Amino acid sequence: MLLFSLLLACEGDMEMSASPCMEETRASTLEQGATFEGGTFTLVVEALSPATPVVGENTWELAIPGSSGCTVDVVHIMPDHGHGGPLGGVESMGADVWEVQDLEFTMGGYWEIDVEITCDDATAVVPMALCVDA
Ligand SMILES: [Cu+2]
Repeated sequence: MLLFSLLLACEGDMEMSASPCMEETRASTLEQGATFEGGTFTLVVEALSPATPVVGENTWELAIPGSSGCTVDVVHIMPDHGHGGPLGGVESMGADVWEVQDLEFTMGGYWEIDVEITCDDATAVVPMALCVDA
């Protein structure tokens, strides 16, 4: 009976806390114009739809100078939970711009998004991290 009470108390605390993103220090702000670096690449966020990442599907335009002729893939995970989420695909829009389509965050919280750029046989990873408000 004591254990049961403790479990209930714990759940109550979680419900009462505000957005977990307010205390998340690993995430950076993801907004139009933000830049992220990895390998020899600097990625620029050109457009976000919706403008603030949400639980559900998100479509982003990323400019990656020097990525023409390469392929781009995106892998997004919640490291704290050990799961990822669905992705529609990544399409070249030409001129080093890539559209990440239907990137789905299945729940609110801390997410890591690796943008993998493969040119010839070499793959560079540009890591992005954000907290999605539930
Ligand atoms: Cu999760």
